[in-house]
Amino acid sequence: MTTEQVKQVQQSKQIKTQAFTDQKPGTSGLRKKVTQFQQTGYLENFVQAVFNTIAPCAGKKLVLGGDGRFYNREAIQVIIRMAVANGFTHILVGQGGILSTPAASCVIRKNQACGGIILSASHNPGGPDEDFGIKFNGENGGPAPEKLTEAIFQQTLSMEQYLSIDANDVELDQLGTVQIAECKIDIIDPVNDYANLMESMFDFTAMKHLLAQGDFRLCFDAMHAVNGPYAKEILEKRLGAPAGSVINGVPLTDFGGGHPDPNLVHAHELVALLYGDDPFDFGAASDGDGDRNMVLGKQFYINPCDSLAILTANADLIPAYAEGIAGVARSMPTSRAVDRVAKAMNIPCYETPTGWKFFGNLLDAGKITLCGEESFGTGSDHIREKDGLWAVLFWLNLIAVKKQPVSEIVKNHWLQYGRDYFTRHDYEAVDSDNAHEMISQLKAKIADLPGQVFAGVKITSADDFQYIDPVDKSKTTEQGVRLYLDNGGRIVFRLSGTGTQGATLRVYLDCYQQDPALLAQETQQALSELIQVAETVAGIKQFTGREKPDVIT
Ligand code: VG1
Ligand code: CO
Repeated sequence: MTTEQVKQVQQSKQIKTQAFTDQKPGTSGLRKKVTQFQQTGYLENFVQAVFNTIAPCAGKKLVLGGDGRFYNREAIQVIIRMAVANGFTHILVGQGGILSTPAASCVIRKNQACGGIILSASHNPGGPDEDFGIKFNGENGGPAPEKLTEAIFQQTLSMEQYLSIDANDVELDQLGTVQIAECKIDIIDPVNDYANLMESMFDFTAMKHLLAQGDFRLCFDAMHAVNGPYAKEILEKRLGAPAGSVINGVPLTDFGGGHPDPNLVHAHELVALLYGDDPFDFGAASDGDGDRNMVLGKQFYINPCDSLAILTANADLIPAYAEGIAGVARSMPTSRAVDRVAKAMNIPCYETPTGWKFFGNLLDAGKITLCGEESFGTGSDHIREKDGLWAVLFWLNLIAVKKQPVSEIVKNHWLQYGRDYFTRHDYEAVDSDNAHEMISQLKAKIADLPGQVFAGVKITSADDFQYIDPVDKSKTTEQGVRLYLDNGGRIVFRLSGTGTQGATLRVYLDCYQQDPALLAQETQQALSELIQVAETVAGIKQFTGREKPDVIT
């Protein structure tokens, strides 16, 4: 490490600013178009609101990094100067301004920082005309809970000034330490701590053996997002997968023009390798900030809801969980596949609102060990964020130990527990007023829906999901309209809290099937009745003006 001392003696400056009214964090931080973030004071106001909320900052340690998207580097420099001016005395910055979301969570915990700022709009596209985002994670390494994000929002509404300091840009690409005024800034290796944590949890020897045999071919699509360097270090370097196993491994500010969203639509390059003429045995992808995962077997797709259930059922095969797991949790729209496993294992299963922040208290209190969301998010108590590569390693470890292909593991699981067919239909960037009107009309109908029959299926109950946190008793309301059906099905309607344009309507459909003869249906086919019910009850086409969903996962 080179150590460079740059003494800046200037005092903090108070800079006048005008409050913005649209800085309310959504499901995962504040996400807006880059052009909005580039407005004078926009980024600064939000950062100052964070610092005011967690004040006093004097003498504290902060972690800082992002997914490398357009505007990441500029924002890092602004935040460093503001953090120094606000009194932080130690800042850990990922080299090049890079830290994946799970790595940031890992670094916050390992270094006992008071929290971290992560710059990312996750799976949203990047580039000058695309999206940027910022979120604050607390000392447990997890996303700020609702109480904190609400306090931050309140701060933004009355923001009149922020603190900064005159200082040169920090050299982000060189590992080492820089001093600005009273603050020590460490440029750290963004990969190392995280890779070590993974190595401590999984059976790397068994996985190395699996990969060394030569008849198991693997491909990881980093989608030109943050996980490229992490995947290369772990899969290629430490586990010995052949060079080139990681594709699109160089992080680019615009993710190569694609959507860094690991699903069958956006990860098409990977899908071609797994479904092509000479298919690979294992494929995986992660998103912009590295916290999501998609796992594929040879010509086989694993639904994230099933993935959570299968990881839970097999957790004892993984060194980190060999002693057993305390409990599990899933976001409400996630299918109930994991509930069945938890019941069989006699461990608690919690149902939380959408967004990782709702798992934090359960993890901190030791009530759960594993948790997940249908949106390609899976994780555990090793950090406080969902973790894309962790999920991939969990699967690889299972395959190495069970010595079965992915498809067999999943099919055996269905035979044992039954199958929860699941799909999500997204209607993106639709007219916001219409989308809200659709949801409010649905809410108005809730009381009358039970007992009514649509497309031959009867609605048995309906509600607007609300959650009372079992640990701090905080209440969160209006988290999605749910319909339960007498054929074992369920439909959920909610509006996205991560979009940056108009509204995005998400319709989640799932249905349980136990008949061994009916476990291999095509998902949309298996859920066709429910799809019809959803349309009839909600009038999706009329409100969105769309004939079909934009994305089906
Ligand atoms: C979406 C997903 C949600 C996830 C969130 C953040 O939120 O549905 O499950 O936690 O994205 O993930 P929404 O409000 O748009 O449905 V990430 O990887 O974008 O930070
Ligand atoms: Co993400």
